[in-house]
Formats: sequence, C-alpha cells, structure tokens
Amino acid sequence: MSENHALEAFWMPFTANRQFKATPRLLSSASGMYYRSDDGRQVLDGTAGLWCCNAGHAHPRIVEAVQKQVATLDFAPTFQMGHPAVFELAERLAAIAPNPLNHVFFTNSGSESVDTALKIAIAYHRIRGEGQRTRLIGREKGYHGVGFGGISVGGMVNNRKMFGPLLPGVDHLRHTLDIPRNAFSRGLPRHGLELVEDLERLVQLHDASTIAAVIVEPIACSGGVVMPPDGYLKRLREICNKHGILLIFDEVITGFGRVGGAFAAQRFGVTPDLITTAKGLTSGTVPMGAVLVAGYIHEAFMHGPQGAIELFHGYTYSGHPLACAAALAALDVYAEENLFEKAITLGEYWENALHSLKGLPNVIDIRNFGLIGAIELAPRDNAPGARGYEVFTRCFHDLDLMVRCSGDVIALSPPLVVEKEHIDRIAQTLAQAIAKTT
Ligand code: PXG
Repeated sequence: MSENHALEAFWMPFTANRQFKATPRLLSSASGMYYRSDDGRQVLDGTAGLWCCNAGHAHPRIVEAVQKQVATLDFAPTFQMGHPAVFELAERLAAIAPNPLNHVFFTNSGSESVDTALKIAIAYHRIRGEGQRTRLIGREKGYHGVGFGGISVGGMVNNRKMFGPLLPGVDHLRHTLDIPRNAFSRGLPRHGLELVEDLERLVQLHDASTIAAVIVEPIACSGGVVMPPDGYLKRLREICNKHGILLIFDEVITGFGRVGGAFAAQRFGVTPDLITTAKGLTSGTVPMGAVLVAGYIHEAFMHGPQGAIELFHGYTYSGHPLACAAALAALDVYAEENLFEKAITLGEYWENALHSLKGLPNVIDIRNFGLIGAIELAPRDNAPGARGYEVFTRCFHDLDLMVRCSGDVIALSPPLVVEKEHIDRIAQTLAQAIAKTT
C-alpha cells in the first residue's frame, strides 16, 4: 500500500484526499480499545472509530453472532416478508427506548434514519388532516447526515453551500455555543437557556400550523461538541407541546450509552416523539440505523384497508439479517457488561482528566458530558483548523492515539469499555501533543 497509485481510486469521504494520500494513515486490525496501524503500531482508540464502536473492537460475542448469521441466513427481504431476528431486535429496542417510543423503523445509516424520521413527521401530520404542517426546524451547527433532508435541517455551512437550494420550508434555531460566557464548563453550561426561545420566535414568524417537526442532537457532536444549556431540552419539549410540533432527537451519537443510560433522552429526562439512531446500535460492526417512533405516531398510520401499505418508504437492507445479529449481540454485551452505566460511573474521572488540560497553550475551552469530550484550540491566524489537524496527526503518527479533529476542536468519545488507565493515557498524550503544537 505504500505506492501512492494504489490509493488513487478510492474517493475518500469527508477527507482531504490529496493530503491524506501523501501521508496515509491506514488501520489493519482492531481489538478492544486498540487499533493496529499498517506499520504495526498499537494505537489507542479515543474516538470509538467514528463515535460508533461502543462495545470496543472485535468483541467476540458480536463477531461470533455475525459469522453464524451469514452462514445461516445471508439476506432476507423485509418488504412483505420477514425473518425472526428483525422482529426480535425491534422488541428489544422498544424495551430499552423511553416510553412511549415502542415502534422501530430500520435503516442502514444515520443519514437514512434522519430522512426517514423527517418523512414520518410530515406524513403523520398529513394523515391526521394537518397536511399544511410541512415545515422543518433544525439548528445551526447541527449535523444530521448527508441526505438532502439531513443537510437541509443541518447547520454546517460546508455541508450545505455546494448543493443548491436544498429542501424548501426549513428554518434553524441558533446554536448554543457561547465560549465567552461558558468556557471550561463542566457538564452542561449554565448560560444560554434563553436561546431555546428562538423556537417561539420562529413560531411567530411562520405560525405553528405550518411546522411539522423540530430536530436537534441532544449534544451537537460533529458541529464541535456543543452542549445544551442546562434546562434547554426540557424547555424545547414544552414549546413543541404547546404548538403541536413533533420533537425529534437525533441520537446517532448520543444513543447506546454514550452519555449514560440507553439514550440521552433518558439521561436528560426529556422524551421526544422520535429518536434517530445508528452507529452504536451494532457497535459499528455492520451498518444499521433505526428510528424509534412513539406509539401514537405509529397508530395514526394503522388505519384504512388491511391490504393498504401504510408508509411508502423503506430500504432493500432495512433490517438486514447480519445487522440484526450484530445489534442483538451488541445489546447483550451492553447489558452484560453494564456499558450504559460507564458514562455515569466514569463520568467524573473523564471530566477531571480532560479539564486537567486547562492552562495548556492555545486551549480556549474544554467541554464534556458522559463519555464525550472536546478540547477547543484557538485558531491560527489565517489558518483555521491547522492547529487542530496538527494535534490530530501528532497524536496518531507520533503518540499512538486516535482522536478526531473538527476544525480546531479535538473531539473524544472512547469505546465504553474504556478504563481509568486509558483515560489517563488519553489526557497525558493530548497534553504532550498540545504542548508541542505552536
Ligand atoms: N446524525 C448525527 C447526529 C450524526 O452524528 C449522522 C446523523 C449521519 O450518520 P451516517 O451513518 O449517515 O454517517 C451522524 C454521523 C464526526 C463524524 O467526526 C460524525 C458523524 C459521521 C462521521 C464523522 O464528527 N456523525
């Protein structure tokens, strides 16, 4: 793989292709908390892959379940057909989801989960005779994947600006990042609750009768790990209730133990009408997403003739047997190893470790909640993102630690099998890398 032409054909996603191919970073195997790089180094995984390998890498239980499944039933359609694992998985997910989210629509990714949830929301209002409720509200700095629905409600300019007018009838709440007032907050920031009243402002502008749904990430991870101010999500729920607007939590990252409890909805004590998931659902092993849907929404569709298809939507691979096997095994691992508690039991240790980096050169903010963390560096003059990228590459190439950089924010989300010694090493390594970066 060292010859550059061997890397040419793959157009890499969200990657500076030419820069990467000049200095590739290749991973060849993984186990537990570690990757192995193709030059034989053991690299500590500070990001659970891309926020997804919550059970750690190559967990024997998940590996075995997928191997067995592929040899038994490689594929089965779920359009007018079914197979046992997909029904079992839906029941298992309904059992850990907040009440009353007790129905599950399967997809293959977070992006598909988001587009599915937005479509269900619009169709739900129409089926109830409120077909004028089509408007969707997202939030600045939000990331909801890369489908046209997801980039329309999303709030990251680079993901939107190249792709034309996007979906019509979309508006955005302001984001909640406020470093001047909230820098170095531990957990949820104290300032900024008033920003939630933006939704009232948009209701005044558009009228509630035109708005189908609001979609937010409980913690906006890709947009730089932006926390909800204390009380924000509760108030958002109240405003949605007041105006008959559906609330969608995009828990593609925050689901499956990342912040403690199965879902952030439970940790924050706020129940949305729909939850989008993916990533940790299979611990990243086989692509799969799922939308958790409140019983009253599902029920609204279950009318008309028995033989009528209730929702004209779905994917060839919705509920793929391999993904179901992986998800069922992942849920077993999460339960048996108490991994949904890790973000609570280790939360304070994680917080203290990250905040020990306060005072290092160029560190302008540190944010944490559950087993999520972010260290924000001051941008270099005329080169935003360069300092973050340098810390990221120094960690990987020289210090055997994988972190993620999004601009000048270093984002962290270790597998939930993380232990104190790994946390110590993550913090020490980052301290070294940041200290060396001018
Ligand atoms: N919603 C949220 C909240 C996400 O974080 C998606 C939807 C889309 O999921 P798919 O499976 O279609 O990629 C995501 C994905 C990063 C990073 O480093 C984050 C994601 C993906 C890749 C990188 O922040 N989140």
